[in-house]
Amino acid sequence: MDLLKIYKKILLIRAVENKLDQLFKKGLVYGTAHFCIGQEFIPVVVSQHLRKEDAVTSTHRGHGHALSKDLDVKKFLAELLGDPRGYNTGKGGSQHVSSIDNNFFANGITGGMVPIAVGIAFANKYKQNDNVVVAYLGDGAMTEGYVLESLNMAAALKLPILFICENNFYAMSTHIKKTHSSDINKKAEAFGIKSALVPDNNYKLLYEIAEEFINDTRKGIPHFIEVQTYRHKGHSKNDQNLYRDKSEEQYWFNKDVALIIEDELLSNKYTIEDINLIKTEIDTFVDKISEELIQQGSDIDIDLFKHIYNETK
Ligand SMILES: Cc1ncc(C[n+]2csc(CCOP(=O)(O)OP(=O)(O)O)c2C)c(N)n1
Ligand SMILES: [Mg+2]
Repeated sequence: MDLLKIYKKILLIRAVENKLDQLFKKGLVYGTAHFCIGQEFIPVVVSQHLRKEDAVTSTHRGHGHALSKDLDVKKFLAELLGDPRGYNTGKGGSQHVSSIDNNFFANGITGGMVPIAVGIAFANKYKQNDNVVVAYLGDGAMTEGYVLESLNMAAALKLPILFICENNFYAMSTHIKKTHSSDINKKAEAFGIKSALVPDNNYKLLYEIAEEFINDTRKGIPHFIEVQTYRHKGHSKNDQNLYRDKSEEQYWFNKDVALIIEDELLSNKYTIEDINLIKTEIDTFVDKISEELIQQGSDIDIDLFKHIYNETK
């Protein structure tokens, strides 16, 4: 496992999200966004085992999924800013970034990409290639009827798809205790899908299981991984997390994968100066990109988006 590569990608995703947050605060971007800080290691680790031809379907919390699928950072940030130079001419925004070239697709409907992912997996099987589809979904999405139908269909048709449920314990402000009657990974097993649980942000276990499951998924056997994780920020931009217990938050902040990998690097051959240099380089890169986008401007009529802003703030 290339720890440094994983660490840098996590920092890049954080830097992009933090930049987006700053731009919201400056009033330079409208609408909303769902930050993945804290759980971004999941796609970063999983993508170590993926090829360009493999498809990834994402969610409303998809910045980490997209950048892990190697979307161009500037074109991606442009899309988040509603800029026509973005991946989807700025009309998709944070929740609807898709790139056919990268085999990356997203929408903001809870679990809404999962049936589409099953369709892509069916197409791959029909074309007799060995591409896999990774379909990300949240714990809340696992209660949606069309997600459960998708699991059934993937199992019945033996499709090359790996479902990854990012269980961050909350769907908006609702805890899973109120919405799930049984363990999430056990639900997948009920459909005959081999599944695994990765508790406590255990990125090393995720790396190993993802490698094994992706290899087997390529042979046309669907798989499912539940990763228990946590989002550091609120559900969406303006959520203050008032429904979360502070000791619970602290428990998970201590398990932050970026910090854990940083410690590992420091106890290996890297110095604090090396780490600080990496951080500065990534932050400077993202600063430069956003300044270029803002200075160059665009022909977007920002007033067109004001109603969305007012509806979602
Ligand atoms: C079909 C549908 N219902 C409701 C919503 C509003 N909504 C947006 S995100 C969200 C919660 C999703 O929770 P989860 O699947 O656990 O993902 P997380 O936000 O925790 O990453 C809801 C209910 C939606 N976008 N689509
Ligand atoms: Mg959730």
